[in-house]
Amino acid sequence: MTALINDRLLRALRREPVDVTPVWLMRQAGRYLPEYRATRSRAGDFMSLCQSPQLALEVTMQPLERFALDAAILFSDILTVPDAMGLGLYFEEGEGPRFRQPVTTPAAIEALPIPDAERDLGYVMDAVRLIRRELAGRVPLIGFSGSPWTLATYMVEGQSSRDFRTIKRMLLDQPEALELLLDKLTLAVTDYLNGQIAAGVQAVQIFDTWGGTLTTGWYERFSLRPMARIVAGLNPAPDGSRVPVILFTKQGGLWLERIAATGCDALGLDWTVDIGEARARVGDRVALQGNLDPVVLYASPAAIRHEVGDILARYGAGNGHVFNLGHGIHPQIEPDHVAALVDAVHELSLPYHRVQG
Ligand code: 1CP
Repeated sequence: MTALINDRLLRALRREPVDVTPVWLMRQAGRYLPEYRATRSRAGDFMSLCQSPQLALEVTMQPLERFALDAAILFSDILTVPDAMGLGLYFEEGEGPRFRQPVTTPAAIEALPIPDAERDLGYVMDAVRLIRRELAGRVPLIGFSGSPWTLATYMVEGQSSRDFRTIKRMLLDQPEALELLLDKLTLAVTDYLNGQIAAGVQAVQIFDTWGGTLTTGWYERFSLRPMARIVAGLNPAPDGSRVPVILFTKQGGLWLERIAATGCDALGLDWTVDIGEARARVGDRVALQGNLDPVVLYASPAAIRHEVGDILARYGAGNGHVFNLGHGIHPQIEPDHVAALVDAVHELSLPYHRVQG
């Protein structure tokens, strides 16, 4: 395999010295880019875009052609795994994801198959192989999955939810059924991420978008424990190196010490956390990724630059920071504002790394 030309991301995730702070953005490929909208309309619908390795490659590369990003992220969606379990994922225009067969009964959970990554999600593995070849070592490729809890919310609710009343009722009234669902998802996600690693991803992120809606006790049992089992079950890369794992629990700021104790390599932070305080709490154990409020990107380039400088200053000098947003980019953002963000991270972070040997 080709050696990496830009390995800042992997170095920062290992808390090794870098020249400038690496930056990538959640949802860096997506609807804010006109070229993404063009490819998506050629694909016809979102699932066809995900299921075509050639088109997934195309949209993965689009943000890298525009911005000096330090990583590519596989273009796909977290809900491909429940789709491969037979739930029938589809997207209603302007409404977000839906399932034709939500799983609401213990019998439906019992009947769920655990997909095999190469057999049932081969289009994702093919996309990973194509993207690695096309990148040719330019930057590392990040793979991802949803957390078992976050996937379960969509599978049980059947769609996005405001208050998660169906799955929380299951948690209270049928906890064994929910545990079985989470056990199956833990196996499915571990196999899925190991498939991506075998196909060539160089870091992985677990998106726990909805873990932060739980009480502390429920979070530990139903979201964190399954993620810890996944971290423990991940394989090394084909060359034998460790593949760093980033855990991102949105609204997980209360639980950073517990998340760091899973054995993950980095924590994703949303914008409510002071990244300097987070570093004092867990920075001797893990790298930190984040954490600009995505809404800042609506403001002027000067204001964006100011906020970037503020986060870099709060983190302070030294290793272990990967710059990112605190959640995904909104579809209405002006691409020039993303360029201002990426350039500001590289320019303004230089002084924080100079002292490094
Ligand atoms: O209309 C469109 O083109 C679809 C919009 C879209 C896009 C661009 C969806 C539907 N998914 C994606 C891509 C996607 N989703 C990526 C691509 C890689 C990247 O550039 O970052 C990733 C990592 C995801 C992950 C994802 N999907 C998450 C976790 C991260 C997060 O944002 O919290 C979640 C919750 C989903 C579900 C999903 N898929 C799509 C939408 C609109 C949603 C969110 C629905 C909701 O709010 O509940």
